[in-house]
Amino acid sequence: MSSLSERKARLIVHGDQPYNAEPPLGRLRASYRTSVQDFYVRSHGDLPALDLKIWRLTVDGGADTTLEFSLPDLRNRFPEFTVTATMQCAGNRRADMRAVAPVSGDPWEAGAIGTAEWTGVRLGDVLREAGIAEGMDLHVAFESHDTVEGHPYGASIPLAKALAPETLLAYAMNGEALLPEHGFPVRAVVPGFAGVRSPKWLRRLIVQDHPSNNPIQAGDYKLYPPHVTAETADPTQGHTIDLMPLNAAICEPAREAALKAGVTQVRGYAVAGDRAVVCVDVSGNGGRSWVQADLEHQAGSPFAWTFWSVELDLPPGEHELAVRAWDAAGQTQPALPDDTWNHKGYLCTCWHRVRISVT
Ligand SMILES: Nc1nc2c(c(=O)[nH]1)N[C@H]1C(S)=C(S)[C@@H](COP(=O)(O)O)O[C@H]1N2
Ligand SMILES: [Mo]
Repeated sequence: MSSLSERKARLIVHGDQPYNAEPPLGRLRASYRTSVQDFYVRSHGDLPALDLKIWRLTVDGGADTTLEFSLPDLRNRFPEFTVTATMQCAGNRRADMRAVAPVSGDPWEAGAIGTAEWTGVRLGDVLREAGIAEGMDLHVAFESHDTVEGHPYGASIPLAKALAPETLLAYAMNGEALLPEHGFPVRAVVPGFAGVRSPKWLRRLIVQDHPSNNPIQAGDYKLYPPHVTAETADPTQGHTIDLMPLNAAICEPAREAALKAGVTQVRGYAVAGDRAVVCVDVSGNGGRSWVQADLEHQAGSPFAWTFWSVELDLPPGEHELAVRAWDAAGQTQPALPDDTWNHKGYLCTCWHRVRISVT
């Protein structure tokens, strides 16, 4: 198997400490299931190196029992499930929002996303074994082994999503044990939700009557209107980013590509959280006219992206390609990053535009 430094060398690295990196978009489009070494890495702190022999997951269902599981315990006591799902950072495509006005955070292109076959046990099965507290508006709070500004990483999801059949405690990605940077030995996978709600390197989880108080949950990953600044932001007023919105990106050709006149293959992905992508429009002229792309729907993967492709016959000159998708509710994407700009640069879903030149 490759080493972490070999895998780093394949990616576009935004930062080393914490380690954040994304693949070039052409490579992302190469296979429906993203190879683990081309899968983006988003980390807020250190990459913990955990020893399977001593690793345990503590589970507190909130009903007075606390259970502890080793990895073999989880595998032996619960049925195994595999879910093909897309993981995406709420900051995916932040670079486009940053072009409007400054935003905080790494300037991700459209590669802070990937799709894997996640294998593990259902979080709901584990919680039921531990006994789930009775009550309304409950949340499952996770705590991890990495340290972010003096606190362990932590986040939470509503209990209803934790009990949904697609939500896993995963120990494998594309059939192999999780790599260290993707959460070895066990992470949550919460399909359709922003990546932040899928904690890696799990240590503990607890059912409680309020969202996690961890700064990652209570302070970060909130969506604000455009007039709110870093100075005026009140996290209790921000919208907690859980379910991800409709988005699409052109993976090929690359930005600034120089092409020969004639038929050009334009290819990319579209993704819609827990909805289906029903249509993808591609423009060769910045959105003045559109053609419909062919969709490569995958059966049985409602939480995974849809690959699309189209052939455009482009004359010599400078062109702006653009893509926009439509979801099962008939919604489409805003034309410009200005429309949804926010100071944290989250949920950039405007038409993805790629300038190319043709000779
Ligand atoms: N423990 C822990 N879990 C984490 C994070 C982290 O920094 N620490 N980052 C989250 C964020 S913001 C994202 S987008 C995904 C990224 O998962 P990946 O690195 O496997 O692609 O992990 C999430 N889980
Ligand atoms: Mo993220």
